[in-house]
Amino acid sequence: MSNRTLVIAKPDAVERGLVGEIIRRFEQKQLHLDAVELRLLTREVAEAHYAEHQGKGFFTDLIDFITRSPVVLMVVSGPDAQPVVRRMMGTTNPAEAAAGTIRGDFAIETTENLVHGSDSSESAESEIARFFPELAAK
Ligand code: IDP
Ligand code: MG
Repeated sequence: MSNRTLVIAKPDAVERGLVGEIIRRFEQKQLHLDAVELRLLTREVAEAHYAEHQGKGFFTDLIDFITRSPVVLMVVSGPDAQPVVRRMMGTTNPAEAAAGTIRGDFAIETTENLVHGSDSSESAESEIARFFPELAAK
């Protein structure tokens, strides 16, 4: 299991003032913040990040959304950080996400679901390398 993962507080989280709440939950869980940065993603970077979804019906809406205003990028570490963060986020569709998860408590619509978390230890390392090249594994 990966002990670090890449988290994105998406534009809706920044716009709604929920970044503090999201970080608070990770800190309360005793996860550690290795890096945090507010950044406006370019379409090029966003399309590379979501390459697995290229060609799907929601792809253009997703890229428009994730690039419309700044995101907060984070590297979060701790025991099993990657799966732990995914569980804390809740399912992709916030309407179905369990209460007590970030999406379950604060979102209701699928595109604007507040957070991204890497879906495997391999994607965690490649996403960390994409957004924080200085933290890439040697
Ligand atoms: P994940 O964020 O839970 O890993 P993915 O399936 O990787 O979910 O999808 C990436 C993002 O694309 C989602 O978080 C959501 O913002 C958006 N998305 C996924 N499926 C749909 C959909 O069916 N309609 C609209 N947006 C979607
Ligand atoms: Mg995903």
